[in-house]
Amino acid sequence: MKTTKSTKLFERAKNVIPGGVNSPVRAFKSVGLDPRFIKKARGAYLWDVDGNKYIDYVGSWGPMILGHAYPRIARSIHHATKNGTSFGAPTELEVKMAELMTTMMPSIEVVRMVNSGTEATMSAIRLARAYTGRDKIIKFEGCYHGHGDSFLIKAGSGAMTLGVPDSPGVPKALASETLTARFNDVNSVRSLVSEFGSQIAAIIVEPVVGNMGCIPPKPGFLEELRAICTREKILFILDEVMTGFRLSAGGAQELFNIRPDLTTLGKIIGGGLPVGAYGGKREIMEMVAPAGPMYQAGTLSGNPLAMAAGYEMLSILHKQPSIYKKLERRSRRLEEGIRENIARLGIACTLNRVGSMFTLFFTDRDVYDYESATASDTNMFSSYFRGMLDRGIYLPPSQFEAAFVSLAHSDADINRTIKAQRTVFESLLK
Ligand code: HOZ
Repeated sequence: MKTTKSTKLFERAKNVIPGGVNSPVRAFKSVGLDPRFIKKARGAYLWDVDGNKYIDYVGSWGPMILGHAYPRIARSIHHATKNGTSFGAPTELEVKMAELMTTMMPSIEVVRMVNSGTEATMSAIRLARAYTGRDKIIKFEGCYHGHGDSFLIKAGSGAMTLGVPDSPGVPKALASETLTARFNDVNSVRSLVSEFGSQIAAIIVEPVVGNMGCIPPKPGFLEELRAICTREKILFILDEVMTGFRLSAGGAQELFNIRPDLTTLGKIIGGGLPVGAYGGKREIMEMVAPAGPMYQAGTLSGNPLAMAAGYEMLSILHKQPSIYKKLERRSRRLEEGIRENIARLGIACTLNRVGSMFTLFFTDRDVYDYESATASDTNMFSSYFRGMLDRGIYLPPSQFEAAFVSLAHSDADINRTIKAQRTVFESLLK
């Protein structure tokens, strides 16, 4: 596969952009390659600047549920640009978007739009602190809630991939307000609550973790967290940046029948444009300025292009629930094929899948938390990743990221992926 143009662009980029990229995980560092610079995307495919075509399982890290450049979404963005791109003033579309979101995710009674998942989680934590008058939060090892100071403690995603789960630059005083528990281990939460209960403002969790690879919650885990929060007057925050409107029209909270106090959302609700949101119970959200005293603002929040794209995508998902059945069917077919390959070739792997999110971990142990995820053989993953990329299959370039299936992946794409995987597995065994 020729990659000369990507390599040249990366050289230029490294001179003027930190590490040559604008978000660390896309640098391909942990898989020992230079990144492919992407020229265009359509449906399930990406094309790089050298003209190589890939079946894409990154999907811009989640939002491409319908596939890239989905015509109705592209048209709505195009149409919106004709009327101006930003006003710094309210629009009808923001109201329609908020109404649709509150309909689809009923735990959200009131919602504030922001520009990214990071902004959403930072704001939600400030709100939880303002509402409860407490300072500490509990997060889970390996969960990632964006790059806000309070969250870069045992963080997943790019931080975990690069081996810097605790970033320098986070003030010690602030870091000490973040307590970390083990995902899927309710006792680790109970012991923090028994020690710090009355100081804890919020428990924040990815209901299905995407940021240390895909890890589902064990039965009862989310319910237990909900019960602890209710009992201790701690706010329960579900970070649905990856799962919201992907795992079902009402997100993971609908799938697992959990009602959080606050929900954070990100890229998905912008249909690929930069958007985030936090929302929840009216009584809590009324603390947010200008309704209440907790300050949070943004000139581009709710901007017309992002709202046009997001509203179009959510409307499609809302009106066509069969989309989730189709996504499940395709994802299940992929899972079956991968399992056949694992069984046939005896590779030590564990596949986790929830709906259209999945990760193949290179370990034969169950993967249910940070420790079991980090038991994976990352060298093996790197070889696997490189083999798949060579065969035109674009996976997340990290063992600790979830892959995504979209509606645009055809049966032929899935079959090609399974076949490519078989040959890569065979080469790994040599
Ligand atoms: N897991 C990250 C998003 N939740 C990957 C994207 C990035 O950091 O660039």
